Amino acid sequence: MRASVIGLGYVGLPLAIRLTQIGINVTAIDKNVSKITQLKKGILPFAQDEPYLQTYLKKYFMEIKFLDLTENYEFTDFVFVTIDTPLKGSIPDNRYILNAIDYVSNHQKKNSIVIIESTVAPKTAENIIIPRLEKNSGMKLNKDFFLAVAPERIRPKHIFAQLTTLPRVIGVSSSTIIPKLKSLYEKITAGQIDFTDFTTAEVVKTVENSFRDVNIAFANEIALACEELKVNVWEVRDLVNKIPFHDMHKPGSGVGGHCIPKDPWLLSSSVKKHKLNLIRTARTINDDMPKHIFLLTKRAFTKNGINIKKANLAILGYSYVENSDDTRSSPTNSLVRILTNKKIKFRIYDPLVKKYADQTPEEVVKNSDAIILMVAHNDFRKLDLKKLSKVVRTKILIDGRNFFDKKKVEKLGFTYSAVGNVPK
Ligand code: SAJ
Repeated sequence: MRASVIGLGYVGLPLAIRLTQIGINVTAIDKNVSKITQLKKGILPFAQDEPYLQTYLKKYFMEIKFLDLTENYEFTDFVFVTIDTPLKGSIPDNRYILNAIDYVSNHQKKNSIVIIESTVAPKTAENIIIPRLEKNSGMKLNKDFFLAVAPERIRPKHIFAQLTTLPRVIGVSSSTIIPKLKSLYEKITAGQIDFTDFTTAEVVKTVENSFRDVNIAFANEIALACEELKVNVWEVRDLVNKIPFHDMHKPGSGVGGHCIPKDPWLLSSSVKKHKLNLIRTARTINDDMPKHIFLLTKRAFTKNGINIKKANLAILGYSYVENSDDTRSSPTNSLVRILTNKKIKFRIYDPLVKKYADQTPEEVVKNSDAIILMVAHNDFRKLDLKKLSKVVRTKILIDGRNFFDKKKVEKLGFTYSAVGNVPK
């Protein structure tokens, strides 16, 4: 069996490797010529810290035909589209996926199955992808070619673990392709394979991430309530979650990443009549958390008589999630924008993000008036707070991820303030 994979990012490259692993003959395509040049030599152009990715690339790159868009080839039985689907504001920016679809339709082979693994807004397949494929190729859906929507389910730092175990939902244009897709995906993942129509598959993917975003927003809203009521949201959360089937998520300094901040907007952009108020409000609540971190910092400065205009801030963590170097839509970036607009001085330390790993924690916090923890990297467990307390100018610690032990921090003389757990 032969497969093409178009778009070699966090989803496409691991998929090309996985397909090769299960014995499929793979042509892997990307528009970025330098990326293709590196891949042809077995060099990993991104996500060097992704478990297994470098090892597997080294093992399989010779078996994969890496091509850039200028190189010609015949399309194959399966054509996977794994192209990034960003937003323009809060609406889908389909430019990239449409370029890929135009590309597919110019090389389409009879009876091929085009599989959209990119996360797209509901109705994209029906209203945009299929008409475009039919018009450009002159082929007819379910006569000359077939379509499936199988949204990827991967998380950076767990890509191969999830790719080979998570259940998959596959929307199909015709039930005639179910046996072929079932036998293929059963080799890709040990997880359950469920078949449905392609719009349902688009809805499932955007709903699963909207579900997570709304749950995180709920936790963040309760944290703000707990600050006003002067109780510790983490104690509240622990006690609430003791009730069976209760899973209050973790409040924090914001919601970043490649999918959670985006997918609710993809869903809401497709629902015109009924405004998805809860989902849209949840996005605003989560996007406002970096602003809340700034508010907690300002309050601590007022309490300690510090003029924020003259203050130095030390920020711990720049990636969007703990123990990762991935900085896409990082909440720290939103905080940095606020500080920059207000001309407030700050330094960042993140041992996992090259750009912010060259100074030591002591150098970054020296003479600072507040340490702000934005990301709960395990590496921060090694910080010697006692030593840091000796080099700061003002002992203020703002904890965005309930990372530090309040009592221990206060014993070192810090004013401690956390999301959902502020001084009485
Ligand atoms: N976050 C919170 N509170 C929480 C959970 C997360 O503030 O309780 C924040 C994180 O700090 C991060 C953002 O939300 O900034 C996203 O975190 P995440 O754990 O959801 O990580 P992602 O973005 O890698 O989410 C992916 C998603 N998987 C796919 O899209 C296939 C998500 O649906 C999964 O639930 C998540 O991985 C996972 O845990 O596997």
